[in-house]
Amino acid sequence: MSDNVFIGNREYFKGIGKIKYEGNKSDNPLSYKFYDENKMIGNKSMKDHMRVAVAYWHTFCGDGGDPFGLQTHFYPWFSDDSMQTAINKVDAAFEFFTKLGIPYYCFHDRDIAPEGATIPESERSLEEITSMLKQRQKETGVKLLWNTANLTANPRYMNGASTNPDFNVLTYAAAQVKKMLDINVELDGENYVFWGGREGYSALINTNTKRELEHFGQFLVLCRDYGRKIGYKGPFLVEPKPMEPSKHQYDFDASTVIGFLRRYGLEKDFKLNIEANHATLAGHAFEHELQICADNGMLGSIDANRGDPHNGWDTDQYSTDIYQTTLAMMVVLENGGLGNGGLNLDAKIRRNSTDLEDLFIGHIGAIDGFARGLEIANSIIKDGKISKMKKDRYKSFDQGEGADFEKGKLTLEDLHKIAIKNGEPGMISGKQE
Ligand code: XUL
Ligand code: CO
Repeated sequence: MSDNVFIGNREYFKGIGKIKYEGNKSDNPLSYKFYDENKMIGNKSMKDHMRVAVAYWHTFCGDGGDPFGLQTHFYPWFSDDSMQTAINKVDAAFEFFTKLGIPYYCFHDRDIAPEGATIPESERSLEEITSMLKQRQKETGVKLLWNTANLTANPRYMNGASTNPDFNVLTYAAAQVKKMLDINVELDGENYVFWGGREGYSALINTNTKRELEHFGQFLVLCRDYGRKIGYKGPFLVEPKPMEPSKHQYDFDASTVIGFLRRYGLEKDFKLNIEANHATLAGHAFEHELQICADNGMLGSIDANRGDPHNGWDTDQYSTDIYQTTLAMMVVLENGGLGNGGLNLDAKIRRNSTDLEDLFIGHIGAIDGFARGLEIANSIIKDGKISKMKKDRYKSFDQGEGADFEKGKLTLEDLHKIAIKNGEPGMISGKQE
């Protein structure tokens, strides 16, 4: 590819060519220092391990506004006409993807096309943009990692979507998801995501939690059945988040979601999309949430971002924390990879980062952060010391009565007898240091 590739009707990121791997001696901020897509890590290239995706919403829709201040990002693809903006965004997006050299992207329905006055009107706009996306995917080889329906922004969802006490609101949410599943199949999406933004509540005094959770389960069953009917073969993913915007979210964390999915018989079709900053909001480490999913065979995909250690909301920052990316990539490698999933950079540049190149620099930093994490994780695993230490901690279950216990051969009375026979257990260091 030439240095000045761009796809579409207009070049938006002028002066920025294809981002290249220049190695960690380079001081060019518009180059990769660690992400060398063809470098083999074990038996797979970095590109195939990481399966990086750009999040349409933050990168092309975010305008820098926050609850205290107005728009600071005035991107050249924004126009007064919302449909024209949507068309421009497709060009800007695919130029960005190809210059960044990443294989995937993700979107919500409202990121790609404006909501109309009626459902059919919204669907017509979505169809127009979908045909553009399909064409660009064909031209560039960039693929859809996942899409989803935005069931939070419109005021009709202020009391929830599928958990809304009003059936009429639930039907609107269903209509949106149905269309997004159709579009997923049209664009060959590899996953479909549900983030239950307002599937939760604020006050128990006006809420029937039992009924709302049952509606949530029933809704996911219908979505699964429709998806399978129209030929969607990939996993459905639920993205846990404990709070924000609702005070209590039904999809609090990985364990809660896994239990919920099992209760509705959805564990074969569903996996989880784990977001780093959502894990930390739930009081967990990012790698803890990934591990819980891996243990249950339900690690679907990752929203690869981070929070700010000094505050407690969803800041959606690009992850450059090598400790965090290393621990996360260790879980991914030990899981045998991400399957259909990927690293979706669900992060945004800060309000005061107002140059177009800042979008590139943010993404490059995070991609390099995960690439470096992947390399370190791989060498820790190859070295084998940590996994041996971990395995040795459980050796008392590998033979004799410990092994019998694991096989379910012992009763509580047996354990009582063994405890008396063996006496007080010796202290064994956890070797945490
Ligand atoms: C919200 C969030 C979303 C989901 C998709 O906190 O992370 O962007 O990833 O709806
Ligand atoms: Co997310």
